[in-house]
Amino acid sequence: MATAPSDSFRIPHELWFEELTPGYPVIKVSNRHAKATIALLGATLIEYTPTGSQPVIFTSSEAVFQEGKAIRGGIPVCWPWFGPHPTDSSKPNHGFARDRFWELKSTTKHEDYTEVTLEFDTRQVANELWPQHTTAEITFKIGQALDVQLTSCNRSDSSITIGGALHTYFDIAHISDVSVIGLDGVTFADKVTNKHGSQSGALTFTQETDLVFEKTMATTTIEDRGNSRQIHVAKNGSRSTVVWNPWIEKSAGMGDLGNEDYLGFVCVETANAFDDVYTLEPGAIHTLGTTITVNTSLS
Ligand code: TA6
Repeated sequence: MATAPSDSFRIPHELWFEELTPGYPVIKVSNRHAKATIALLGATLIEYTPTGSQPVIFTSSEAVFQEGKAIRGGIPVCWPWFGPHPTDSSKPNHGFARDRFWELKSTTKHEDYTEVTLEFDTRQVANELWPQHTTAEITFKIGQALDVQLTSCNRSDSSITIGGALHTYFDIAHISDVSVIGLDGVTFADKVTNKHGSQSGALTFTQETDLVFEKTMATTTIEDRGNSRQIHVAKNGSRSTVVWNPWIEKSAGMGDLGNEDYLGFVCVETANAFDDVYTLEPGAIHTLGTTITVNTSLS
């Protein structure tokens, strides 16, 4: 259970708090450019819709909103590692920050966007999980674009290695009518076949897809033809991009995803995956970020 943030963070007619279930607060944002919802659980943004546009972020109709359970959808924050723990398989997939409550630190009204900052402090987890005192601070700028910056800070006196991802679920009209561009010629690790390959041209979807693109800082673009739009995913502090769709069988095996939900989303994740990790000396920081913009002129 988490208590609702103090009223002092509210911004009249622009930012307020609600509870999805008792003890499960969310931050609601509505300004002239967009509306958004951020759960304190995992600092997971679960809704972003620019004014006059289709939703950009997908959240499963069967998502479970409960402490200790990551949200199926939105932008889960995989931290401080991506995927399986590199050396200890008893540790949770995608780290331990996405299923715990974060603390709201600040809210600010700007001319063209609303800014929200939350923090996660590793002192709330057991030493066995992560002994070095580390904090993660995430800042959302919600406007015509959605900007998300995740900054890790090593507050201990020994060096740490940080990985992770902004595991974004994008809402699309239909998976068979989508292409992802910007990865041509980039090598990838295929987590379905456990083989390596190199992308040729646009990426399209006809089966379970789970690819970790390596050594790429490129902006990717999702061509969402069914909605006549392009979603641009720019990034910083990231040399890996993950593209995922569970398709039919995997979806059927996931309790928090509807059987047909795979048709309506694609994950394009701004990552620090596999070798793309950062060793931080005491006091050092690393920022992983993405800026998402939509252009609706695709015809
Ligand atoms: O980012 C893609 C991926 O690593 C896939 O392998 C798949 O497992 C997905 O994340 C979801 O992971 P989750 O732990 O949320 O079920």
